[in-house]
Amino acid sequence: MQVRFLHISDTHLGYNQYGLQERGEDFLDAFNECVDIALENNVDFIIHTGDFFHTSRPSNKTILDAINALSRLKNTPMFAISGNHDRSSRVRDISPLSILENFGLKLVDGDGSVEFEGVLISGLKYIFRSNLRHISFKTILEKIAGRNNKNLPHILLLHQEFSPFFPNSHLNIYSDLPDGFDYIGIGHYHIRQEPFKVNNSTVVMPGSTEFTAYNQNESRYPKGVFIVDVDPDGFKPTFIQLKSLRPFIFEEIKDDDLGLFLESVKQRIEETLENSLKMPVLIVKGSVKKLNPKDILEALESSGIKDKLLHVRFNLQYVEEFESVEFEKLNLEESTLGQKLKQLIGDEELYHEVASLINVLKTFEDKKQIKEYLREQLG
Ligand SMILES: [Mn+2]
Repeated sequence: MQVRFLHISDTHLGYNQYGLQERGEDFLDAFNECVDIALENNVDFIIHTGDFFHTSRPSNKTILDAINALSRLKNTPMFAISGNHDRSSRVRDISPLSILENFGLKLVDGDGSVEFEGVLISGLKYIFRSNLRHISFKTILEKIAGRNNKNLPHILLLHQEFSPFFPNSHLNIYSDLPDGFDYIGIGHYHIRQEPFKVNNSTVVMPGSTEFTAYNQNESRYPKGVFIVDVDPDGFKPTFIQLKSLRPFIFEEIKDDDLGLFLESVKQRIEETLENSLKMPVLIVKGSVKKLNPKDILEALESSGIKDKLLHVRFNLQYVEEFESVEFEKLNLEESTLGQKLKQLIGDEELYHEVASLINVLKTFEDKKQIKEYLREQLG
């Protein structure tokens, strides 16, 4: 037996990051590059571990873009599960991924598993913590493992928070995955990991295909996908880096070195031109007293640099004015804010639900997306 497949995750199609259409196109370009890689490597099928779309209400254009990209795959099916971003809101509607089932995508997060090319493919859609109150996650997975009555190589698709990747999660990557699977693909965590073993399964976390919350930590890990070869010896994943991504430039600024800052940005833009045709996004960070975004933008404009950038994003901390908290790093459960919230809510269980909701909300970048998400979850 000799099977080859492509594993991708968290493509977030339709995410116009920073409110920019161009960023939406970037996410589509990354997805199309994944399709190219699938075709070039002659894979038998593709697996997608969740957050195919950025929301459960993708625009008509986004749906059409997805159909056009999938149609390039011809007879290569894509097996997918719904993530926290694109799962159905049970009562109100079905998952947007169901629309794509006539175009080569197969949802495998329901009650059945699919046998294809001699392997068994199973999946589970994203489950909110509150829905795991009366049943253990491991028990659910053990039931799925039991579907394998022909003893085929078994692939499981998941989209879930696991510690240590999400430190506050109650699920642990080592103790909450049961025996009985050969390959476990996991989405949701956007930073790619080296494949590792849990029990006898090869665990692969490809991360997202584009930068959703761009920070310096995430920038150290190139975005990409895994080509996986399956033979009698097991599953062998190989990482392939994506090339179509828009460059991001991080530049630190201090109150008295605006000139130096401009010079350095200019040079960094030159460097990106060697590898990419896309105009970079500039992220300006630093602790300042006087400088404000308006002054910096004006300086970038008058030196002709701004025209060479798609977007400028500020991540400035104003020293002395007020003490600023970096929200990304805030560990709610251990902070005084978390303690206050716990007192206020009174009920431990409900507090954990609110805390995990806040953790999900941290992954969004603008108020509109948060509102949309809340309306769907609570409405
Ligand atoms: Mn995601």
